[in-house]
Amino acid sequence: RATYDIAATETKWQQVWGELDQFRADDASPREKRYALTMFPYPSGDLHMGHAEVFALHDVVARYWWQRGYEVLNPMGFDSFGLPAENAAIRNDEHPDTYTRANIAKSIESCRKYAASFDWSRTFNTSDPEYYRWTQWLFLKFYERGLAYRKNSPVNWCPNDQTVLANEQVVNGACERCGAEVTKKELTQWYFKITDYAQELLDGLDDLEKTWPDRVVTAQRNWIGRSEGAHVSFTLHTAAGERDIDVYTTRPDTLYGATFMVVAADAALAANIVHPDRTQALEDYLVEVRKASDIDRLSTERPKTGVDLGITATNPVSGEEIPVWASDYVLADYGTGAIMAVPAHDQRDLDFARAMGLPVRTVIDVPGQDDPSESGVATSGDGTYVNSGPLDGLRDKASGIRTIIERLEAEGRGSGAVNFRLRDWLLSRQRYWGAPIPIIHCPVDGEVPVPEDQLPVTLPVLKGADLKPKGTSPLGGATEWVEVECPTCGGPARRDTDTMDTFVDSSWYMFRYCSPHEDDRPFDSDLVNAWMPSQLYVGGVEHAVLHLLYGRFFTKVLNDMGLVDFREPWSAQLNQGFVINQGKKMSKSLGNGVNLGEQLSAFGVDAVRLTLVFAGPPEDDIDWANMSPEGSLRFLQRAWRLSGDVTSEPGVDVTTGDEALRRTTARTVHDAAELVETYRFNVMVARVMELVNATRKAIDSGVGAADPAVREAAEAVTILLSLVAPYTAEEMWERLGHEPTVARVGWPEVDEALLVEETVTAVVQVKGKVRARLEVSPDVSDADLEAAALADAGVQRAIDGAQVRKVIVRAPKLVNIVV
Ligand code: ANZ
Repeated sequence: RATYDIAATETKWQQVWGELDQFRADDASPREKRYALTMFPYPSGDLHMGHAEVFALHDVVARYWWQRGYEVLNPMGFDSFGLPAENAAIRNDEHPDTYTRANIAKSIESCRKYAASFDWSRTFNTSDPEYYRWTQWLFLKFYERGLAYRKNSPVNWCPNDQTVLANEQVVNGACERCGAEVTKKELTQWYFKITDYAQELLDGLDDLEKTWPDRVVTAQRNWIGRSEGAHVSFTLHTAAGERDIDVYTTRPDTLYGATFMVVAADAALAANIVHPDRTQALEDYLVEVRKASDIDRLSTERPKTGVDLGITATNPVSGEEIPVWASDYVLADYGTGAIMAVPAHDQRDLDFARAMGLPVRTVIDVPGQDDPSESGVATSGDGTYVNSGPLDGLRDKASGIRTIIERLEAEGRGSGAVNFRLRDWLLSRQRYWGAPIPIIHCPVDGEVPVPEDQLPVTLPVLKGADLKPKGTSPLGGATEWVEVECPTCGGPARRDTDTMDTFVDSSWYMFRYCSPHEDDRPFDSDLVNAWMPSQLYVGGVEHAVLHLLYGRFFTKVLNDMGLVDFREPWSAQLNQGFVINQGKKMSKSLGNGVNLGEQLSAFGVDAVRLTLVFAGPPEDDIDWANMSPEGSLRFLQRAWRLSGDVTSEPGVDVTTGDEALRRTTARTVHDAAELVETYRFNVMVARVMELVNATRKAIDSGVGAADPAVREAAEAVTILLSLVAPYTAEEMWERLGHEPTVARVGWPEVDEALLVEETVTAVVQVKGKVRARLEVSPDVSDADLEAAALADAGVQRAIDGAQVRKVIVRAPKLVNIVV
């Protein structure tokens, strides 16, 4: 059997494509624009199986859009700043700049070979000064708007990477990058005020829910974590006198059950109110607290610990005096950092009360649930209020909450309040390989922004050995770079030595692609508005709350600045699954890694792409051990042979071709469009396989290779395959007698008439007897079927001039005529 030579075919078409440059997006094109975006890689090595999967899936849509006649923007760049690249460079004893550039060159080469339809004229790296100049400019704009600020607070610290981390980068108490257990440290750091947009970031999800994966939407909702409740003011009796403090509670209706108060042990408040006799106890306790992560602290599993602060507080509704404790299960930066503890109805409070011997008072009597002080289980659910003053006897939680809030408001002791779990975004890092924060610290003028015309603040070149993480930024050692004149007073001042989190770089890259060569602004707003929001964003679900939340936040700020005219950057999104091997994530320690390069040389680019696309729904993981790239290659060769068997000429009149095959072709092309648009790429491939089989059968049976329907089918196969297997498709197209290339020829035309299903048989009865059988379309209307039945000669004979009393029609199957 004839087969094509994979290597020769790949070399040949790479050259042709290189000359044609056919995927360059034209800003001025009159066609409708589409923006296909895929998450750009960290260049910490060459492409791997994971990239191969994403790019294969993403390319199906990008190439489909070209075939449908859109002008497609499908850019690719590199997220080259940041920890992954820096750590890899340090391991390899190279400078991150040289190291990332080498990887980027390799990756671009691999992408080209992989036939990903990227527009390389728009590529950039986030570590290019021409790019990070604008990252710094945006930082300054945020600063001007009060959206970038510095504060001192306990922050997440990765002891391995020796840098702070954003909350979003702490996954189950561990560093998102290296897995080391994260600890807390008190530091002054830069933050973006993402919390100003909390409500809007939440509201936007209602719309995105229709086109974004559920798991991403849910993750963002939970991360933003809106809750409704009240602020309640308690009066503290401290050694220094009385003072009021607020607690945040979602259950103000349980206020009569508050038997003690707890403040976050590590909040400034605790140290301020502690009775002098208890100061030492608090300090000792704090040493322990600093070792725990937030996840541990909030865990209901963990034994409760704390210190009695030696003071009391007065409950604003009952007047009762209750003790005040400090504990680590209350977080310093959530709500007000202080809570009213209702042990009967909150499990953590109950655990604490039982550990410390504090009282428990039931205020909601829930039928069928035991007394919490005995069972150790806090009761929840609907019940009747007891021991609750004005609420006693009431059963409705909503009105209980309302009643208490009204009373608090009337007495000036509190008010309804909304709270978010979302914290401000900690963006400064004590690492070298990132965009320097463009601020100068002056002993006279304080924080002074670097004047815009002095941007970029370029990274000084430091040697590899100097970059090892040591807890403070390596830039601190670059004396000549650090010591500058204050832009305001001209006196001696110092540059900020921290760099920005990589996630800042990636929060605006999608805009830059729309006009990547601007050198007097970050991007051209008109072009951004013309291309965006992007209609597809393909990437990993691990970015559900990191990058995807930050990018949405940036877009809203840019909109507020008048730089873009939309508030959400990505209207549709697709998360691919992982490529795994033998049921497990690929890893060095398991030795189950699959080398992309080896797969490509063994089976060719197309067979690998086809395997990844055909494996299953794109969201599912792909276990490479269960895949058959050999099988994919066999199919591609079978499809390719079709193109050599067709004997009719290009442009032949297909309308005279075999109707059955023409119907199959029409149906396949029609369904393929819908399948691509709904991301069911694997089903689309299955349908192409069926069409190849049907065409082969037609050639081998009576229809024959010369039938125009065979050409029509083979051409449709070629165009559909061009979305998945570009090399094979080009080769086929050429063998079918066409000029290169197939990639932009356009979607096959479908004769709508061929899509109408064959007929079904309708039975017509007169006086209960079958008088006729009619061949009708399956979607015939009742009225048309009735008319057809009454017009039938046999039916007319059976009626024989009698008066028709009733016609019962059940289209498309039955007509019953009563005379
Ligand atoms: C009394 C109460 C009674 C509560 C009850 C709950 C159940 P969400 O929904 O996550 O917003 N809380 C408030 N501030 C806290 C902090 N800084 N650290 C730890 N816990 C804190 O949670 C709000 C509830 O979590 C609040 O409502 C408070 O406990 C607690 F039957 O107040 B509640």
